[in-house]
Amino acid sequence: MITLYGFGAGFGLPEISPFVTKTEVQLKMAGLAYRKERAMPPASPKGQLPYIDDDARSIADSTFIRAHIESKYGFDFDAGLDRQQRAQAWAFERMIEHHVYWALVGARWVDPENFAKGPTHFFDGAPEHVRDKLREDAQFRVAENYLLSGLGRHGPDDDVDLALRSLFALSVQLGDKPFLMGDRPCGTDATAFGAIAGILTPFFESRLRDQTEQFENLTAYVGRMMQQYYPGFAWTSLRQAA
Ligand SMILES: N[C@@H](CCC(=O)N[C@@H](CS)C(=O)NCC(=O)O)C(=O)O
Repeated sequence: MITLYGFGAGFGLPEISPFVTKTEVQLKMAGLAYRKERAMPPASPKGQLPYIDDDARSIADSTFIRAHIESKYGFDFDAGLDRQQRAQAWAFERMIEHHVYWALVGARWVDPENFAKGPTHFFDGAPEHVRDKLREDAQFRVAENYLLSGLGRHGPDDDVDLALRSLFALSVQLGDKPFLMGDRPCGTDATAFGAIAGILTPFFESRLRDQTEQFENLTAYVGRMMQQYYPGFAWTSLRQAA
């Protein structure tokens, strides 16, 4: 059986990481049995989560895991899409992973209040004499990556404004369809769901979240995906629930 390594539930989400969520939803889409274990990024062959073990083979990175599922199990996540639609779905995925995702990182890790509420607790189990240093180092590393992503070079409002352009594009693409590319979910829906749910979780306060809540079709979409793939999970993205 496949083992999926992720962070686990937290921050008001069934899985803390958008990338692990993507892979978990894709495993569910493919109807593959898996068990899930908690891990931290250094345990992964590529230093990031998710990774999976499948028949004694480790595969890291959500996109390579998807490729592995497609080739080993013959499941086509984009069945029903023509070549042009597949290309569009790929382009939207890149936009989410390389642009929208970083705005989420900024809101979660760089904003001091959200950091203190969330990511700081990753280190609660560390020995007391190194705990604060580990927290500081991790936040510094993530802030540096945020800068290198390009988005983090802009002011605290400009970065969000740029990300909102991408979220607007997703909202327009979704329109009044149930899923991004039509009536059935495709591989990129797993990616979009992971990132947008991560922004909308009521656990963190941010302007990014406030503004994303204005895209009503995206909030309804996340609710729909949550219901379909995590039916037992008590989700509401509404502010009143915070
Ligand atoms: N390209 C990777 C990105 C995965 C990723 O960024 N994972 C984050 C958690 S959301 C991580 O493990 N970060 C730790 C680090 O970069 O040190 C994928 O698609 O799996």
